[in-house]
Amino acid sequence: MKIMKRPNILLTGTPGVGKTTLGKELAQRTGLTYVNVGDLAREGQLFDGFDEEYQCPVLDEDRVVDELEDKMGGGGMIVDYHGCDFFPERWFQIVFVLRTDNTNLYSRLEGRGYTGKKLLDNVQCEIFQTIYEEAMEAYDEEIVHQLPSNEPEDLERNLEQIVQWLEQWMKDNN
Ligand code: DAT
Repeated sequence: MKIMKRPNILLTGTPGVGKTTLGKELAQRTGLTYVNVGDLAREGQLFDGFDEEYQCPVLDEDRVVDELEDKMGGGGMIVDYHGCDFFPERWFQIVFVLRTDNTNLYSRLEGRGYTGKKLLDNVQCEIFQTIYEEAMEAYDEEIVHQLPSNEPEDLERNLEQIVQWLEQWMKDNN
């Protein structure tokens, strides 16, 4: 039996932009495997120290990479994380940076219980397009795409676009 080659997809962007929502639905529709790096780190305690300012554990990036390496080599993975510059560049065939308007993001993060500095810093991260710039630095600019993620119609459009890209990739690479 011939094994079909499948690409790895990175979903990144500021917390609250909708990576998890998109990633899980995309996995359902395509059969690809969704990985939430935050959850993976919590489950495996892949942390290295504690950030006093944000009152949260610090991700052990090397151990996260080690943990995922074998799976990524097999392809067909959807990786969700609010950072992207510590993954090996060769892992991903395409990178999507989700983008949300400030007011929308503010209410989503407030709804998640974020307050004060944490809330403002995350909204500012989106305003300064920090993650988009990080992605453009870390990957070939041609594989980095921004996706608007403000309303349910955006989610549907993004899903359709990614599914279409995936089908084309499968044709071109198998
Ligand atoms: P992330 O994984 O990037 O932190 P999420 O998927 O948990 O984000 O979504 C944050 C909140 O925003 C959640 O309540 C669902 C909502 N949301 C996600 N995508 C959306 C969209 N396209 N339109 C409206 N709300 C959306």
